[in-house]
Amino acid sequence: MESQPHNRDISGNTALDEAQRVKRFEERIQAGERIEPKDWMPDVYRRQLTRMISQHAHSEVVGMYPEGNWITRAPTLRRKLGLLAKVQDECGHGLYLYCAAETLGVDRSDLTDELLSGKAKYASIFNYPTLSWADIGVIGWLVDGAAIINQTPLAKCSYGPYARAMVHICKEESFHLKQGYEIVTKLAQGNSAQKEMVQESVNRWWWPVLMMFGPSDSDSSNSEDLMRWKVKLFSNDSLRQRFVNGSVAQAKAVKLTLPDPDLRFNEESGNWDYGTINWDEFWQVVKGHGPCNRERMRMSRKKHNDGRWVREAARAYSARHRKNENEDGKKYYSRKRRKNAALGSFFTGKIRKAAHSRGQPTRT
Ligand code: BYC
Repeated sequence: MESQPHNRDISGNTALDEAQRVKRFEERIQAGERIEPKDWMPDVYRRQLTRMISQHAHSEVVGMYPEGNWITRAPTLRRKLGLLAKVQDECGHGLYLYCAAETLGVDRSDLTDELLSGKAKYASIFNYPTLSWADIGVIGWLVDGAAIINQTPLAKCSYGPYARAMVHICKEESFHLKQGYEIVTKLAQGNSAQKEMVQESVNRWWWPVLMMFGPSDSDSSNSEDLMRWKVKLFSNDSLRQRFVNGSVAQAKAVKLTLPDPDLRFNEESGNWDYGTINWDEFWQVVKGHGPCNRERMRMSRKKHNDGRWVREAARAYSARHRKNENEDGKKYYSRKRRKNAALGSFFTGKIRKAAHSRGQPTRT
C-alpha cells in the first residue's frame, strides 16, 4: 500500500476524525498490512514503538560490553575471531535499530541522551558480570537463544522498518547461538575443571535469562497496546515458556543441569513447569541497582565521549557535501569547478578534432 503523510489517512482524506482514523488503522493491522513510516498512526503506537525499538537498540549496544571484555582473553584464535565477529554484529544490530527508530521521527542523539541520563532502559541481562570464559558460551546459548525466541515473532510485527530489521538480526543471532552452544558443548565434554566451570556459569545465568522476557503478563503494563497493534505477537510468559521447553532438551544433550528443583514436565499442558522467578531481583536490576548497572553506564558514557571526534568529523564531512547540493538534492558545482569542467571539455574537444584531422581513432 502506498505510504501517506502523517496527517492523512490511507485514502488521503485529512478530514477524518481521530476515531475513524484509529478504526482504519486497526483494520489495516487486522488485515495483516504493514504500517510504514509515512502512514498515519496513533500517537500511542508511535510512542510505544519508539520506546521499544530504542530500548532494544540500547540493549544491543550495552550488550557488547560484557562480551567485549573477553575478546583479549579468548582461549584460541578461532574463538577470538568468532567473538570479535559476534560483538561486531551486535554493534550493527544497534545501528539498524536506531535507524528503524528514527523512521518514527525521533533523533538518534536524543535517544542516546535518554540512555546516558538513565531515563531509557536496556535489557536487564547485561547488568550481570562475565566471570569466566564459559560465560561467553552460555551467553551465546542462553541469552542469544532467548533473544531468538523473543525476536523471531518481531520479524512479523506490524511496523515495517522494525520487522525488516529483525529478519536480518535474527539470522545473525542464530550464528551467535551456534557459536555459544559449541563452546558450551566443548567445555561440557572437557576435563572436570571445564565441566565445573560451565555448570557454574549455567547456574548463574539461568534465572536472569528467564527475566529477559520481561515481567509476568499480569505486570506487563505495555503488552495490551503492543499486542492489540501486533507489535508483540506473543505475551512475555508464553515466550518464556517456549524458551524453557526448548532449553531443557538442549541442557540434557550436553549433560548440564538447569538450576531449578521445580522443573518438571507437565503431561497435561505439555510444558515444562518451572520455579518462581525472583521478581524483586528483576525490578532492582531494571531500576539501576543490579551488579553491573553502574559499570555499564560508566562505559556507555566513556564510549560516547571517546567517539565525539568521529561524530564531529562525520558531521563536517556531510556538511561539506551538502554544500555541494542544491535544494532538490542535485549535485551543485562551484563556479571554479564548473569553469574547470568547461575548460576540460573544451580541451578534450580540441584534442579529438586534432586527432580526427590526423586520421587517428578517438574515444567517444
Ligand atoms: N530488561 O510492559 P513490559 C539481546 C521493562 S537484546 C529491562 O512487559 P514490554 C541481545 C519495560 O521496558 C535484548 N527492562 O514491557 C543483545 C517496561 O518499562 P518501561 C533486548 C525490562 O516492552 C546482544 C517495564 O519493564 N530485546 O537479546 O511490553 C547480545 C514493563 O515491562 C525488561 C528487546 O529489546 C528487561 N528484560 O516488554 C545478545 C526485544 N523487560 O519501558 C542478545 C524487543 C521489561 O515501560 N523488546 N522491562 O519504562 C521486547 O520484546 C519487549 O520490550 C520486552 C518487554 C519483552 C523486553
